[in-house]
Amino acid sequence: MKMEIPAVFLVLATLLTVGSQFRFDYSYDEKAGGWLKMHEIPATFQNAFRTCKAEGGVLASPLTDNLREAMIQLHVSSKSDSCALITGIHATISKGAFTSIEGIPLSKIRTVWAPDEPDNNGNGEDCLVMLKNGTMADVPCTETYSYVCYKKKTAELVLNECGTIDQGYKLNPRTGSCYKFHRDGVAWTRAYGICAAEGGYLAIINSEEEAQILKQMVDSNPPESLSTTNSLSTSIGFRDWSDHTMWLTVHGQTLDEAGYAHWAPDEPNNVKYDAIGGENCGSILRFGKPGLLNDVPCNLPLAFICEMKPNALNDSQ
Ligand SMILES: *[C@@H]1O[C@H](CO)[C@@H](O)[C@H](O)[C@H]1NC(C)=O
Ligand SMILES: [Ca+2]
Ligand SMILES: [Ca+2]
Repeated sequence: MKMEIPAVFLVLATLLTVGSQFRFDYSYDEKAGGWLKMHEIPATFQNAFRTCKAEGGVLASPLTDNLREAMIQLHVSSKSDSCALITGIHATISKGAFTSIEGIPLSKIRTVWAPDEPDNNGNGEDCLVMLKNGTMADVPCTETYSYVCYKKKTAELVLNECGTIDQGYKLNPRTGSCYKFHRDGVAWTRAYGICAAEGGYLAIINSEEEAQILKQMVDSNPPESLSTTNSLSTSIGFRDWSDHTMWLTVHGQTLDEAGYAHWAPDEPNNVKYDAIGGENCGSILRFGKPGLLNDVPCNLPLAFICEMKPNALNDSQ
């Protein structure tokens, strides 16, 4: 039996679509002049900074009264236990030179300090947090707090065919997936987080054809274009879940189940670089046997490929 969808839900669905032009997980705040997302899970300044950046936003700072109010509102109405929000106002680059990530100096940001703050306790407090009543305090950047990411509304905000403002993602009609090649060399573990924040996942190969597509992406980003000297391999979405005996994709399938399990000859060889390290993360080779799989150390900085289903960011399903 087919269920009729009541008109009220259709209207609601339309409203949600209109309100989520940036990403489904950000909400638009007219007064704050942009979209905001509350991150309840506490993070250090650096991790919060990176996550907001990968999401296409910026770690929020109370730059205007309206933005401050919006941040406080998100914080107090969330389930966060965090006593404060870590803001984008920091002096991690030059001690004492507090600026927001957008480059606004602290002197231009209306600031009311919490009692006995700022005290630069132990000369180790280079980050600013905002308490629930809007007062500010300096804290060590290694402490973890909830945070808000902000995307300022600009005229040129355009979603591409993948449903993201990140023009690095391109739709491949042969697989129906979108891909982005990241030239910055980072550890597999961090690459995983960057893809997730962008709305995707480290690429999963589901067919010989998809392996060829990734191989071509690697070829069109030659070693000299990378910000890492480790160009032998490119990180993709599978890893070892149990002492080199259980290679699964980041979505939990075996390589055979996913549809591509072509290791290069002699791989996975689990090269031991030191007493602890082995090769527990997955990649696709550039040289030797290009397009075939290779195990690599999870902390080796490599270029990586993210995959995203079109409109993954527009649809909360
Ligand atoms: C803000 O909250 C802090 C911590 O609870 C408190 O010590 C301070 O007095 C409050 N300040 C104002 C202006 O309400
Ligand atoms: Ca302090
Ligand atoms: Ca290997």
